[in-house]
Amino acid sequence: MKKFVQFGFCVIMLCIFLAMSVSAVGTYWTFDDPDATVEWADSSTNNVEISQADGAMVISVLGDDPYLAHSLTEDEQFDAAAFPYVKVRYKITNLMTITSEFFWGTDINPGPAANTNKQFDLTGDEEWAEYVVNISDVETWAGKVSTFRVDPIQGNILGEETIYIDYIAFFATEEEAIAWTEDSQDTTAAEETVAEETVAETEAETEAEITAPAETVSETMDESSITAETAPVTFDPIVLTIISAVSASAVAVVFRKKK
Ligand SMILES: [Ca+2]
Repeated sequence: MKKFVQFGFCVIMLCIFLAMSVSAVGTYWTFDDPDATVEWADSSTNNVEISQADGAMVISVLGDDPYLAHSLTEDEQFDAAAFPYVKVRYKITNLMTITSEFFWGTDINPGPAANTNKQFDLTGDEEWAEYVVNISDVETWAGKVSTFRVDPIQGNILGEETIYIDYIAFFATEEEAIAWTEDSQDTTAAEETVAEETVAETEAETEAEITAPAETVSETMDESSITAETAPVTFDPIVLTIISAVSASAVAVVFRKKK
């Protein structure tokens, strides 16, 4: 009997280990729902007008220092240290290359503030491009994230500008961020009704991504990544632990009866 208990324990530990290693996307916003997209900037805005089109947030920049900030719901809040990478898919009109910024606030680093800030360059060539940014090199990316602010253009602007954001998503590793696309996250009924058109557009966009200048461009149709991203990281360990415990108990009972 002792051996079977040990066997069951090993199965449980193995399953927990596997579940923990199948880490996937954390909090993410795909801006596919028009109402949710317009309401995303529920914390604060400056010099922007927000709308939604073709599965993306459309930000019309109206003046200097444009920004939009979101207060994360309790379900959306996450541990910054566990998700150091943010992936965002942008399309910028008019300008060539601009500096963009993220700001944030956490329970231990209130913000948005001057020290809760990460800058990175965007290429304004009117093509969709994916960017993976490591925020964790800023030491204030720590604690539970409760506010996230996007400053699509840092500081002053040259004129009116339109910026599109297809999604914002957080990841544990750079590899997961690169592999992820929002394709398998699309579950809204509205999108199902235009499925064929979406597929055609996605294929066209994928070609654009591959030729885009971003170093982190990924291939959209990677099946392994699609499988991984559908599993929420916080859910797997619990379910697998329960399944493992039941399985191990069943195995132990069967072997005990045989004995
Ligand atoms: Ca989208």
